[in-house]
Amino acid sequence: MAQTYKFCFGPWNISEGTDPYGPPTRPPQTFDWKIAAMKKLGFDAMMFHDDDVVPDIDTKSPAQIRRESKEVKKKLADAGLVAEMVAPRLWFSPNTIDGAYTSNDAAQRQYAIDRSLRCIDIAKILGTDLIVLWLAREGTYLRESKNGRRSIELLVAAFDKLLGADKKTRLAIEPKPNEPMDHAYLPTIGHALAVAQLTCDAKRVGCVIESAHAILAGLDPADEIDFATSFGKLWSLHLNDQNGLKFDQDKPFGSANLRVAFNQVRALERNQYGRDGQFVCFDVHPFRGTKPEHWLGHLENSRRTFLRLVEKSRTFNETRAQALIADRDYQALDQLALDHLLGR
Ligand code: GLO
Ligand code: MG
Repeated sequence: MAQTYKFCFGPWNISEGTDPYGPPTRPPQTFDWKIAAMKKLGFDAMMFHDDDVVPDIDTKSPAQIRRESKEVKKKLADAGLVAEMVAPRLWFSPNTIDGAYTSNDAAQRQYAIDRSLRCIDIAKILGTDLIVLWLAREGTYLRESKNGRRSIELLVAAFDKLLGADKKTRLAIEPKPNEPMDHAYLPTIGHALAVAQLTCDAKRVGCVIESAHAILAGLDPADEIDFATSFGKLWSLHLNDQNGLKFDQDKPFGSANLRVAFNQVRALERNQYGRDGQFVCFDVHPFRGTKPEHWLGHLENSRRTFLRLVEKSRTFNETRAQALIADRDYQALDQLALDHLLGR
């Protein structure tokens, strides 16, 4: 039976165009507007930061956090949507300027753990066991500022606290090699899965692959997909695109390199990604110049490109490809792939 896919994005993917050099280019939209947009586009699930669910979370009591989470859960249910995951936004607070779990200040490390525990509470109310950890500030700008060995121990200790807090919670690490930091402690899927082995319950620590992050690490996202799925640890996926070693671009899927996108889809197909309920999420942003009336194009187009590449993957001439591989005729194999993508 051919695999079918379920699609997902986050409220931040309907972004307003702010960049480090300029203000928003589109007006902000409400959460309700975003839910309506998701329904209109026919997506299946929404991913969340903790403070997408409970704005100004640090100022709110546990009872308030529970109440607001239940309201969001109801809005999702009314729209026929589910929550894919919740991620603690550990990079915005004044408490995490020097890192979150790996801050040099013990009080700030505790803040990061407490906030992550609240994130687990929110996820439980929203009905998902998946906590995504993009470890934005766990790294350094200068090598002398932190002890790398100690930082790994602190990460493991923090993960153990979260795993101990709820027996069903699964942690999915989203590696990224740089930005905002110069060097991140967990830059690749290999690092994420190796660290999982040091935790108290390795089987509940897996990963999320983001195409752009793999490219920024100089890796092919398709190889990262094959690697993670070999361990049964690919629990979510942020598909997008990236034009070389620049700032994190979060372009529409396939926009910069269609062949790299094709090979990611081939990897997902051969590994039957989604078989255990995982979603295909598009962590994409509109180009800054996008007008409000064209605002959802990047999401719609990413899914369209994805589905067309699924078709391309299923109609690729595997028999011919195998014959060329057996003959070591890689020139012809290269052209077979190109001609297939070009449409003949
Ligand atoms: C940034 C990340 C970010 C995360 C999101 C979920 O580079 O890709 O968008 O995926 O915050 O934690
Ligand atoms: Mg991402």
